[in-house]
Amino acid sequence: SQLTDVTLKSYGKNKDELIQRALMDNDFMKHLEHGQILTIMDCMHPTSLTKGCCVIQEGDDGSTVYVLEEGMVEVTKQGKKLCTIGPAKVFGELAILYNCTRTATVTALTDIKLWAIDRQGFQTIMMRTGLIKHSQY
Ligand code: PCG
Repeated sequence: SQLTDVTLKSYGKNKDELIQRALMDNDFMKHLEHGQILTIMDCMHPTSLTKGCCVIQEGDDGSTVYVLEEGMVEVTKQGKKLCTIGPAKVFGELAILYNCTRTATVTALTDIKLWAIDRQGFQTIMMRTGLIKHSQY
């Protein structure tokens, strides 16, 4: 349909710029090498959720890192609001980077569009960073 075409086109056009902006804004990922950023972009796939959906549940095992493309999400911990996140931001990286359970709940405040990368792809790329290599010594 026409709507699908428009959606796909907008993903394709904005994808690289949006994901790059989100990674550069994240304390853990802003030091990635250009090649790693390109690999993450390549591995990310689009997904969407409707308003009110739980994207991440505190305490769950985490397996996905997200970049928000469109809409707003709310971050809560033990029922207390921590913050809201808007487009071009990374979230869901902590459980994967620290190999722990999800540290907070993330809920869609609006319909949202996301880019997602799974744990295995993400860890493979991050393992090549000096950040993680150094922390192992
Ligand atoms: P993760 O994997 O623990 O899942 C919940 C995510 O919420 C977390 O990663 C962060 O990416 C994101 N987040 C955004 N703001 C905060 C915050 O203030 N505290 C915590 N714990 N997580 C936050």
